[in-house]
Amino acid sequence: EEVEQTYIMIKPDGVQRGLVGEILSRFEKKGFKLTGLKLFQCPKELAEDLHCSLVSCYVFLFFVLGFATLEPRPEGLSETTSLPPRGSGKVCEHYKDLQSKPFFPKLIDYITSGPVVCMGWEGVGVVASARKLIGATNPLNAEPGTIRGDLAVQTGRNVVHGSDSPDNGKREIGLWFKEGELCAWTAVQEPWLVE
Ligand code: DAT
Ligand code: MG
Repeated sequence: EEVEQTYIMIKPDGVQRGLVGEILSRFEKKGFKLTGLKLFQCPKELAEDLHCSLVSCYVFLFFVLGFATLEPRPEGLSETTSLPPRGSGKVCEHYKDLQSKPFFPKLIDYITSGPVVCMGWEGVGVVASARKLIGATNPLNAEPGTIRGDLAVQTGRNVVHGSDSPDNGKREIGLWFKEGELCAWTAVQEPWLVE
């Protein structure tokens, strides 16, 4: 068993419903180690943000093909277009594998609709274990005892995110946390958790 890192995020519904302590404590009580923690409002309006693949695509075309007529996206368009709102680059990057899904714009709206709690957790087998603690994507299919099974009813409001692989764990922690926001520390309970 390897010591791994995973990115866990309490989504805006979890924060709004006052479930932060409840959700955090499940990972804490299991015996994983917190390496990063912050409340964060993912910005919606931020002029300079070229992470989203659609926007990057336009920019690429602009330079490669020399289109001189490309207009910047007008203000206020984010309400009516299927493009993700500006400034949600981190969320777009985070969910880049889902960009072609029909629910993608709604997912971005949801994640940027209020503050989220960003967390890094470390431990032996933490990635798969955290997914088990979280439960199935659709909360109605999630087993009782899991976070989604106990605390949510709909896929579009499933209260928490957990990385699906060790590589994505590192990638997502890198996306949501800046240099200096993570702590490497030794927990006194460690010898009582892992032999
Ligand atoms: P998970 O969050 O369990 O890893 P995922 O990575 O497949 O699930 O999808 C990421 C999020 O996207 C998920 O938590 C909620 C949303 N989502 C996934 N499938 C959906 C669907 N069919 N309809 C609406 N939202 C969906
Ligand atoms: Mg996922």
